[in-house]
Amino acid sequence: MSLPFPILTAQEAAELIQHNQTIGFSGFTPAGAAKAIPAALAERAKREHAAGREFKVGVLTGASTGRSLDGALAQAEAISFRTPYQSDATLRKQINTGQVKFVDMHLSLLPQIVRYGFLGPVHWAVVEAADITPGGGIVLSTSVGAANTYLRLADKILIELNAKHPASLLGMHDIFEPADPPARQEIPVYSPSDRIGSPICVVDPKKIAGVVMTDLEDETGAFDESTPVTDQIGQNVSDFLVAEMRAGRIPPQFLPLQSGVGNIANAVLGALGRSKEVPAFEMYTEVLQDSVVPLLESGRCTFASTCALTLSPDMMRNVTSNIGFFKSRILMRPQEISNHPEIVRRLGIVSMNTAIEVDLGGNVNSTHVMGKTMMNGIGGSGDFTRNAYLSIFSCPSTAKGGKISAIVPLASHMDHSEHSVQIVITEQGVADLRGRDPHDRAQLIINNCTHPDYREQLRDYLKLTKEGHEPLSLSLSLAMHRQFLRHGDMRGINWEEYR
Ligand code: 0RQ
Repeated sequence: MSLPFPILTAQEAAELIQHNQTIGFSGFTPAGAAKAIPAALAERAKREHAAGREFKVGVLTGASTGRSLDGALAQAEAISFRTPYQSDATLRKQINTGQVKFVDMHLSLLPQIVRYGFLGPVHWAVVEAADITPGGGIVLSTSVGAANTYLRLADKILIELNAKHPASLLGMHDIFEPADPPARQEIPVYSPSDRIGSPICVVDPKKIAGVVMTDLEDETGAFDESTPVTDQIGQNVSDFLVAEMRAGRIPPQFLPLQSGVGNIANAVLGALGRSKEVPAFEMYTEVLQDSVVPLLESGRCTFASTCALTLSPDMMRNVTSNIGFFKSRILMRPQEISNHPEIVRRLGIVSMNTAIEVDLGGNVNSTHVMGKTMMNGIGGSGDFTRNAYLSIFSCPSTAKGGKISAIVPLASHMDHSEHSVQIVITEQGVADLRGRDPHDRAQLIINNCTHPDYREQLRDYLKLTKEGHEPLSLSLSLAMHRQFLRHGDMRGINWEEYR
């Protein structure tokens, strides 16, 4: 089929983009991220810089991306502004030195914030597609993210038509964009498998400035091998959910699961899949990782609604070679819908996300090491945590070989407050905070979740903070962090030294 659009090289496409413009890229994790055009744009930026000219762009995506997008553009020092989430080492450094302005945003909110004009105009949508029709119908590839919104709002569009993703992905996406207030109505998703929109994005063909033909795999990284600690966390989550079911607080048919990204999330899903007592379950989540594919094949997971197929190339080939089977079991939605508070609350989702640190009140820091250094971002964890039926946070009880306790008197940055966080799980055990007052919460977290190396010193902190509704000392609450900065280890604190 011949297309009525200019067929460009990635370099030609990159030449169309100007300094200071804002680009909405496809990509939610490396899945479905534009690759050839951002890589060519990075090369262009290097050439402009070498010639003594400024060249930086604003980068909007769905979430994190891969090495050809965030990686290449950051290495070329071509990013001025970035939102809503990232996980690239070079970009992280530039964010933490202030070279790149980064706004850490709830993923469900991003599309409407762009629509409302809060981030200014979107000059370009640069979107990867599995197929395109002459009339401007676009079959997205392995994620939706915010691509549907960028395609609709951007002044001009560049498409990467990627031969690695078969046109038979048609039917895996469900594109729906809510109207803006005051015209917004309910989002009619009543179960994870409900289809409410269109399988394709339809754009004004006149906006398509060019199509670049590519043949590139998603740049999804491998997971670390599981460890006894991550396995134990997964087991603890699974045991907790089984106990909830036995107590009648989770119905026998179970509730849809959401799980974050990373090693711990992967281990948790693995443990749930292996559990003989957890019934076959559905997922209503934002990221579908490798561990879910065998669960879909075996019937342990009966349906997965997601925003992205964050799969290794081998696992993706497994899916595309049996596309009929998976099309009836997987649906990809825009992040505005996959993470929407209304649906999360309605479906009664069990949300499972990862903390960097948890404090004795149950507040969670998922983003900033020592309160200052951005790791990745809040991602979708807030969308789910605030609205889930059960909101679980898990993490190892220590980091950096035991020198850092993940349980601290006060979180050094706060992403999820005690009002939203219900259950904290480490390899040590489970603190069920539901219905507990702040002093009971603190006891539970110390007794059940803290590493033995830190239990006594946190108990000593509690003894110093008996008065008041919250067990808080303004002078001591960040002393364990200060101890780490002074001595490289949070252990062995002398509380008197910090009074
Ligand atoms: O550092 O990379 O130098 O080894 O953080 O930690 O234990 O490997 O766990 O890969 O699951 O990542 C919270 C970062 C955890 C991630 C976070 C250091 C630790 C290690 C990674 P190294 P692990 P994971 C989904 C929803 C955002 C919120 C969320 C994340 C590195 O899960 O970004 O869930 N979540 N969003 O050593 C210093 C501490 C630390 C610490 C961990 N207390 N102090 N370093 N680390 N705790 C996202 C989307 O919506 C797409």
